[in-house]
Amino acid sequence: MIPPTHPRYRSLLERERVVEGFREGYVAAQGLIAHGRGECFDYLIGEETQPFALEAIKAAAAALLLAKHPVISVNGNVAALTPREVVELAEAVPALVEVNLFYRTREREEKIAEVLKRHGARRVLGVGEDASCTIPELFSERRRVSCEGIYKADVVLVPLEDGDRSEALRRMGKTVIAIDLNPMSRTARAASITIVDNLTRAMPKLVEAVKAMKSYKRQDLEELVRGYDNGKTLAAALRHISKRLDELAGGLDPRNA
Ligand code: PTJ
Repeated sequence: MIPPTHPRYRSLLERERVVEGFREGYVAAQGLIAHGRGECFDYLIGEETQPFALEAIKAAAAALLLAKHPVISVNGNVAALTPREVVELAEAVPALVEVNLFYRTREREEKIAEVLKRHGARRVLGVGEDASCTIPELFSERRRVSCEGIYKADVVLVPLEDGDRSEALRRMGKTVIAIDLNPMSRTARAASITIVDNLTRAMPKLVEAVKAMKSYKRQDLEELVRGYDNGKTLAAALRHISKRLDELAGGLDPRNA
C-alpha cells in the first residue's frame, strides 16, 4: 500500500498499474522497461504538462476532428495506464480503436480488447484474423493491421510507438500523432505531431481539447494544423530540459551561494 502522502504517490501508483497489467498477462515484459524509461524523461521534464505539449495537444485534437477515418492504436502499456481515456477519446472524436502490438500474441490482443471493453469500448479492431492487412516495408509484428482500421486511417494516434512504424505510417501518407516523453526518440521525430508528455496527463487533456474544439469552424481547425511545427515542439522540449537541468545544477553549486 502506497501512502497518498508519499511525494511520488502518483508515479508509484502508475508503476503499480503497469506491473499489474504485466501480471495479468497483457503488458509485455519490455513494457516495464519502456515505462521506466518514460519515468526518467518525466523526471527531466518536471512531471507537469509543459506549454509545448499543450500546443501539440491542440494540434492533435484539431487533426483528429478533421480526420475522415481516425484510429487510436492501443498497446499493453496504454491499456494498463489509460483505458478509460482511450474509450472517452474514441467516443468524443469519434474514432475507431485498434489493438496493435510490437510483441504480438493472440492472448495479449484478446486481453487488451477485454480491458478496453470493460471500460466501455463497443468495438475493438486488430484482434486475431481482423489484422489481415499489411503495412508495407515494416518487418515487426506491428505490420499486421486491421483493413478497416489503421490500414485505412488518415490520422492515427499512436501512444508509445516504435520509430519504424511511425516512419512507415508516414510513408503511407497518414498523419501520425505520437505521445512520447522522450523528445529524442525516433517516434518523436518521425511523427507529424508529438505530444511530449506522460500518457496519463496527456490523454485526459486530449479528450478535453477534442470536446472543447468540436464547435470550432473547420477553417479554424485547419489553420491550427497548418500552423503547427513539430520540429519547434521537439526543440522547445529539449530546451526546457536543458534549462531545467541548468537551474537545478545552479542551485547545488556552492559558487552560487
Ligand atoms: O505492448 P507492445 O507489445 O506493443 O509493446 C509496447 C512497448 C512500449 C514495450 C514497445 O512499444 C516498446 O518497446 O517501446 P519503446 O521503443 O521502449 O518506446 C517506448 C517510448 O515510450 C519511450 O520513448 C519512453 O520514453 C516512452 N514512454 C514510456 N512510458 C511513457 C512514455 N511516453 C509517454 N507516457 C508514458 N507513460
